[in-house]
Formats: sequence, C-alpha cells, structure tokens
Amino acid sequence: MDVKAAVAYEAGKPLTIETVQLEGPKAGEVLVEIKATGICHTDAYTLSGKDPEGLFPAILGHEGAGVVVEVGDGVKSLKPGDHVIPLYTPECRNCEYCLSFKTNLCQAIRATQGRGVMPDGTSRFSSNGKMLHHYMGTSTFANYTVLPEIAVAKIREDAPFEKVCYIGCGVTTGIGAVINTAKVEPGSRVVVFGLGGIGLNVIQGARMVGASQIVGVDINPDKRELAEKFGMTDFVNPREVEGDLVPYLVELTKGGADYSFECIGNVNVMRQALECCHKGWGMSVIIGVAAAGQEISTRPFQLVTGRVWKGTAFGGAKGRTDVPKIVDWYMEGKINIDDLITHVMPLEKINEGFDLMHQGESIRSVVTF
Ligand code: NAD
Ligand code: DAO
Ligand code: ZN
Repeated sequence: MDVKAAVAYEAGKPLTIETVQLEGPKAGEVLVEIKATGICHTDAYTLSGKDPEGLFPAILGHEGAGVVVEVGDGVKSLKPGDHVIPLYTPECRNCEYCLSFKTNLCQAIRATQGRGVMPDGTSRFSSNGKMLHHYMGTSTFANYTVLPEIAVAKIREDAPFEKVCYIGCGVTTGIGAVINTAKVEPGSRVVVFGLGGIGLNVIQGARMVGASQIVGVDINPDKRELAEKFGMTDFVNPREVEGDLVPYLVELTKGGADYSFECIGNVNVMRQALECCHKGWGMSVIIGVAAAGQEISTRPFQLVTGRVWKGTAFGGAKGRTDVPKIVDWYMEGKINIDDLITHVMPLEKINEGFDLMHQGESIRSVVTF
C-alpha cells in the first residue's frame, strides 16, 4: 500500500516528505495506522549521523500511538481496531531476559531491530523499489507502519493519541527511571540534572512517589517555571553557583542526594550526578545518551564508599505490561502530559519540529496525521 512518510535519506539532511510503499504484516506482525508521533532527541541524534548504529535511508520515529488495522498469521493478543503504542523495547515474555525479571531489555528481536529490518530479516518499507530501513523497530514517522506483535502495547480507547504517544518514550523513560530503576522511596531527596522532556518526567515521577526534596539543575533558567509546576522544590543554575557544584548540592540536600538522575547525555555532568549522592547509599541513574565514544569517570572510592551508579533504558519499563498502566495514570489525572506538549504540527512540518528542538524552544513537538 502507499503511505505518507518522512524519509531520512542522508545524515544531516532534512527529512523528505513523500509517498512510500508498505507491505502488509507477515506472520506475528501487525499493521498499525499511526495517528500521532512525538519527535525525540534520539531521532535527531540518528539523523545527525552521530549515531554509530544509524542506518540510511530509514523511516525514523519511535514515540507513536495509533490503531491496529490488520494482523498477520498467528497474532493472538491484538485485533483490528485496538488502540496501541509501538514499543522500541519489546516484551516477548519468553526470552532469557524477559524471564529473568531483572531487566526490561527483551532480546527476542534485538539483532534484526538493530539492522533496521523486521524479524524475518526483510523490510516492509520501500520507495520506488528501493528498500527503506525500519528504525528502532517502530518507524512512526509514517501514517502506517508494521510492527512485531511483541513490540505493541494495547491501550484504552478513550486516550487521546496526540498526548499518549509521548508515553511511547519520554514519559515512560522519566517516570520509569524513578519507579522501576531507582525505586525512589517517599521522603527521599532527589537531584535531577537537565529539565527537558525527560528530566521533567523524572520530576513528576519523584513527586508521585513522595520525594520530599526535588532539586532541578539546568543551565537554562527558562526551565524553572515549568519544573516547579511539575514538583521541583529547588532550582540550581550551575552557572550561578560560586565554586564547585558538587559540594553546593551536597549541602543543599543536607548530606547528599538519595537519588540523582542525569537527563542530558553529558559525561561531565554524569560524574557530578554520581558525586553529589549521599555517602553510603546514594544512587545515581544515567538516562542521557552520550555521544559515541564518550566515557565516564570518577574516583573508585566514590563507589567503595557506597554510592551506586546505574543506567536505564525506557525507564526499565516492560512495555506491554507497564505502558497501558501509565496511560491509565494520565487518564486518571495522576500525571501531566498536556503541559509538556508544546507544539503540534502536520507531517509536512516535521522538519520545523526538529528545528524547535535544536533551538531549545519545545519540550515535545507532536506530529498528527
Ligand atoms: P532536552 O534537550 O529536552 O533536555 C536537556 C536539558 O539539559 C535542557 O533543558 C538543557 O538546558 C539542559 N542542559 C544541557 N547541558 C546542561 C548542563 N551542562 N548542565 C545542566 N543542564 C544542562 O533533552 P531530553 O529530551 O530531555 O533528553 C535528555 C537525554 O535523554 C538525551 O540524551 C536523550 O537522548 C536521552 N534519552 C534517553 C532515554 C533512555 O531510555 N535512556 C530515552 C529517551 C531519551
Ligand atoms: O541492546 O537490548 C538492547 C537495547 C538497546 C536499546 C535501548 C534503548 C536505549 C535508549 C535510547 C534512547 C531511546 C529513545
Ligand atoms: Zn523477551
């Protein structure tokens, strides 16, 4: 079938809006009509050419929501008409990783997903006979996409697509990092580095679980107002701190953070995030994706004296199980997504959405079809 898509033909070039061809779902796959998709930094990172695993030409996009229109042979958990969120981290419930109950990094289709193809090793997308790569197993920058059944979360039908698409990445990553990865307890002191689309969701997760102090750290003072609305209790602009930031944060948190989160992708900040943690028990969680080749460092004594360094992908969430619950939280008013969606646009303007992100003017831009 013909579908409308934004195609990444070359690194560093704007996306091309055009009609491409999509084959129907094979066994174990579903065809989904994408109704809305967010634009995330990870799409921009891949488009920039800095992502060593980036493949071109490709249909990017991994933060979507839509409706199942057709299912392939053997699909049991989904049917036409189901409202869904695509998952770049699938949940097969059967692989060694899923069955470990220690991680959300299902490996059932990891190899083919990384090669930009479906589990049978081929792509469903093409343009004038030339193969286009899938991206993160989701390719939501198209009004239809094909997904493996295990990479689809079924959600309630009254949830608005243009809001809950953000649960496909940013919301779940931030809130999940607090709940699943760090397991922040009520009364904790939390420090969040970077108050963008991820950091604000960490803040609202920390508020949800009853953190008593939530310090936000950002070099952009314009982030303060929205972060306070989401639950930040103290704002720190590192550029206004005299002397070292780490001792300043340790004093502000009365001995150090119980939990800190790096939501930028800056390896120097990752070190500060670890070292501002409380001696004996403080845990720092890396969420930001640093550029290829970057390395983190600290004095090992930081770990010997009880600080813990962790990382998280998709907030440690098991998508088919956890994503529908987060949609419920949004519909029940327990979490705020509306204030984070700063721009909505048609697919034709998707490159403007990338520009807004690079200029730091948007939290989330959402494309609606
Ligand atoms: P963003 O650009 O919206 O937010 C980053 C914020 O950090 C901005 O407010 C910026 O002003 C601030 N900042 C930049 N440099 C700083 C510094 N030195 N000190 C303090 N603040 C600084 O980005 P985002 O969408 O929130 O994404 C954050 C990171 O999370 C990215 O690296 C992204 O790729 C990554 N990410 C990770 C996952 C995961 O599963 N681990 C999922 C999605 C995104
Ligand atoms: O190796 O099993 C694996 C999964 C690797 C991908 C995990 C995603 C990491 C987060 C990147 C940002 C997502 C938008
Ligand atoms: Zn699995």
